[in-house]
Amino acid sequence: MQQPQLAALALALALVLVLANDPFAGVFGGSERSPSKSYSLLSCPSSTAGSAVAKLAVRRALSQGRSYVTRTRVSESQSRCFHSTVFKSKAAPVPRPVPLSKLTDSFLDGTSSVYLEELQRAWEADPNSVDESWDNFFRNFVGQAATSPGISGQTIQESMRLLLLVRSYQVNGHFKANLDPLGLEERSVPDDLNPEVYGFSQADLDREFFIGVWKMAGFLSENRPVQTLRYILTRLEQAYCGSIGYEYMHIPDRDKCNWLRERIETPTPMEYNRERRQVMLDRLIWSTQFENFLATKWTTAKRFGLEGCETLIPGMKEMFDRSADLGVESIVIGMPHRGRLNVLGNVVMKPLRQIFSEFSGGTKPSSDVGYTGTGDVKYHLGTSYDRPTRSGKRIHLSLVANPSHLEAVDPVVIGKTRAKQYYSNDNDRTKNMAVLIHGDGSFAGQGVVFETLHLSALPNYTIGGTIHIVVNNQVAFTTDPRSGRSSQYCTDVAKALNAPIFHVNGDDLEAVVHVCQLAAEWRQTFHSDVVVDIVCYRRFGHNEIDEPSFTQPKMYRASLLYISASSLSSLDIYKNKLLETGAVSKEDIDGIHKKVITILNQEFEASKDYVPQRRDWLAAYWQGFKSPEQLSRIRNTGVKPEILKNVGKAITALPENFKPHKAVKRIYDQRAQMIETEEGIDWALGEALAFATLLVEGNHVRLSGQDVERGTFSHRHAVIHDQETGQVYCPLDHVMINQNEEMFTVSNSSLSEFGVLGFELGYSMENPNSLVLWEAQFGDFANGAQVTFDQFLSSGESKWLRQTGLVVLLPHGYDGQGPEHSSARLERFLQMSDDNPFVIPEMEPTLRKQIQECNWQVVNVTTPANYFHVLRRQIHREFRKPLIVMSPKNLLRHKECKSNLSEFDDVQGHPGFDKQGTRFKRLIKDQNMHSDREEGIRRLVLCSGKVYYELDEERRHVNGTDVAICRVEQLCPFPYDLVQRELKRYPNAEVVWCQEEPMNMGAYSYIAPRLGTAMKSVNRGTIEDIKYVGRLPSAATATGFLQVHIKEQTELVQKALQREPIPFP
Ligand SMILES: Cc1ncc(C[n+]2csc(CCOP(=O)(O)OP(=O)(O)O)c2C)c(N)n1
Ligand SMILES: [Mg+2]
Repeated sequence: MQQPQLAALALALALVLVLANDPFAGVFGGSERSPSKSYSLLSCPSSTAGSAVAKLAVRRALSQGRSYVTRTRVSESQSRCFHSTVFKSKAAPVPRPVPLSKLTDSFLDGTSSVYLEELQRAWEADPNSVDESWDNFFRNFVGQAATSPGISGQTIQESMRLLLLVRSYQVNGHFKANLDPLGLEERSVPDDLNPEVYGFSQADLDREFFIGVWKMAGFLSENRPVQTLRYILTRLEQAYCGSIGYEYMHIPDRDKCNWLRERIETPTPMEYNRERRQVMLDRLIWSTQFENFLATKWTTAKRFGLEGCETLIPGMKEMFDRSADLGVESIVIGMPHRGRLNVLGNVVMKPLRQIFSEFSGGTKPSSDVGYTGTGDVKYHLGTSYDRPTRSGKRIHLSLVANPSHLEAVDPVVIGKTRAKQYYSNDNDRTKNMAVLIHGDGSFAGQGVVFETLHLSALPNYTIGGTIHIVVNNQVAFTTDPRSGRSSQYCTDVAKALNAPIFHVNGDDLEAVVHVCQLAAEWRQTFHSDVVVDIVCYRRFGHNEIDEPSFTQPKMYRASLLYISASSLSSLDIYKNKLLETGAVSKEDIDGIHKKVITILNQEFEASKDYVPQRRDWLAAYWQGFKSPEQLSRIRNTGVKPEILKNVGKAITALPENFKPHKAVKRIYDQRAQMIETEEGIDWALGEALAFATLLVEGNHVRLSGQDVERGTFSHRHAVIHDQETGQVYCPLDHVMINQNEEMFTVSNSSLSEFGVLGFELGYSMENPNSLVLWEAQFGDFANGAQVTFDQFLSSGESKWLRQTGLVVLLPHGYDGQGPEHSSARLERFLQMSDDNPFVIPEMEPTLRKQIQECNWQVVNVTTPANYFHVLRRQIHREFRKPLIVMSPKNLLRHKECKSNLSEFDDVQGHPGFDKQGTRFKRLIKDQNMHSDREEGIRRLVLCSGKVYYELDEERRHVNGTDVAICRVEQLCPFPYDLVQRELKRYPNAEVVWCQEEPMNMGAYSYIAPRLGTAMKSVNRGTIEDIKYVGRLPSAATATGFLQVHIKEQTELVQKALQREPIPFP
């Protein structure tokens, strides 16, 4: 066999490998900088060998096996004038027989040529004498080309190379696509798209080639196996190098790739009729005029205009219309500042007069409109609307309010969508969808994007696909992409999740509309994420009062030239196109312009008298819920004893044949015993009882976080694993007969705080009748989600008038585990609490609104029963408020930290029953049956959390009967009434605040002024009379030395009980 034939066989073999394993074929066309190369190799280890062989084959065949005297790139003008190539043949290497089992990359050097030659000879003599795969191979690459009619002189190599060329376009065509309206980006076209590299010259253009018919959708599947090279190239250029750059060959799924190829490689992808074009034009005019109108009416106001990406609006509308046609009924949208007003006005259809009114000074905080909170800037506000679609359906749109922190809203949107799916029984997740809009800078730069993408396929977090739209204006504030990201595209992060990415020139309206529609179809077909990257430009500065030329002179100048010199805004381009084709007349266009301007002006006039409606904040499920200014009666949370018993039995029983781990079985036996005896109920069972009783009352309960199913401290065991079969059983799924499996959800999450907390927050906001909890592995990890605490949880209600009852469980407590596992940074949550330290609010039980008026609740609870009540209280009230729980570690198994079932019930006279009934105890008074006035008590120690048990033990140890110890279970809002009561009970006691945290941490700084205020109010001194017992100020939260910890802990506990008075502080 001659050397060229060998090379051809090498190529052919490579192709066989590639085509046999379609998804990994991406490596073939991969240029050095093509990221798809590494993705493909990484994504399936089993394919690595084959892919590597294939890659090497191509490289060697193209560069070693032959060399080209000239190799010129295809110019960006897409000209097809090829330079001629001269082929220099090399001497054939000496063939050396290599057994089949030894075939490695090296055989492609020619070392296995004898083997291949013999194989071919054998096949020619008798096709059955070779393996079926080789038979197929020779049939395709030798047989057909030789036997097809109309082909003259096509060599095997040419067949192979042609296929590689096609493949290269599929993989790398997007690099050559015309994406940037201003042409600012300098992109080199990969060699792989140069036909010369494959040995073709201009002389070959009109030759007909046989390219076979492959088990592959699109171009290669057409029943036209013989085509001229010119035709093939033209089609490839049209499909892959026009205004859309498709990235999809990284997807390791043949069906998905075929589905896309079918749509991409069709000769007529974008055929719109006159009516559709007029609709698109109308929408683009609205989008463009809206920004112009705002610019002329409010010349110096910040609005983060969409100029340069006006096609976003018609694109989104098309996406929504198509989604509605495909069954979507509701879309939750998350988006940043850029173009938000335009989306609000033109997509979500928020009344324009309201937008204009807010622009002129915002919604005024007035008594007419009820509770307004502290408000937020106009480009952060959310809204929702039922919007008719083009085909006459209706679709519910909700734009989620978001903070300035870019991308922080992403997981919130996803969580909210998931909750909508739960509540609408949207089991296949086709009725509720999420759309996230991103900036190019933030999509590439913010880690929460990746954290959110990574939730996309997790069973308890998936929403059946999110559509991402990137408004890629090629700049982030003043930063160019080359300083802003290391990846080729700002969207590369999405490749890790195998999402297809459609890059599109933002000035080609029909292309934008096309990919938006395609994205909607993808989402509804494959129920997974997809990205539309609208490559556009920023016409002006970052905002309207910014000077763009300081930092982006080229873009600004180019856009000025582009628009003013040739009148080419995206609207002008489209108008010209339609006029040329006769789809609309000039009069039609003028008519639309006039209509839009008239409406904008009318709305502007109406905005002057616009009176905001009373709160628009209560979505469907929130009817009847109270704002902070409407009193919500405080309710009891105890449960009838028989219900407690029944659910208690249900959640402690395991199926007959189930074989749990021995230790878990013991735990469940003990739990059953606790229910039986009604004594010794521990933390985990207290929690399970809260969940179970809420479930039987018809509420949805969802707990998520890292390792929450078992529990970080191996205490929860909410999901049990059969040790033989590996099957799982979740007792809380069986509280009721035929209980919906999702009604109680406990789920281990991905190892993300920012993403998962955001998700649960969004989830909790949909329906108030759900107890949604996020648990941190250790409390300190919560700081990975700090943005969500700062920007959403602590301030969301006040800024955006949206309530949430999310519960956050943060393991906290000093057990000698070192600086990173001791503190949940209680002080930070307390510092963000907005209750006034110097004003005691109304505390009378029937009038008390203290919690309603506060931004959140922070508790450090010390008994299982109180934990049960604080969880139930979240639901048994007519408002929702976030709850931050410093949750325990060593109390989970502490022998004293137990409750009797009677503390959970609602029976008068039982230990849990207070004056008002059974409910959460904000403060637990001293357990020593003290009377209303105890003059002999010399010290009142106030504390919170597990240190109580250590203080109590020390008191027993030193027989400190003249010391009273009270637990402040609810730190925020501060229980003034109960603290006053205790201060009065012990009129002569020295007041001590005891904590185990360092002085600059824990609750001290929060407690001191409030306790001082309470003391002042009952004439028990001032803040200066509060004695401090705790660790000294410290930079680290705790010591890393166990011995030091024990010494510190012992000393502080002893000090709190010492006989001598404690010096100030
Ligand atoms: C987390 C975060 N960091 C910084 C900022 C400040 N900031 C506001 S807009 C912006 C640029 C965003 O660029 P890009 O995502 O490309 O959106 P564009 O403004 O270009 O539409 C920056 C850095 C922010 N809002 N959020
Ligand atoms: Mg940008």
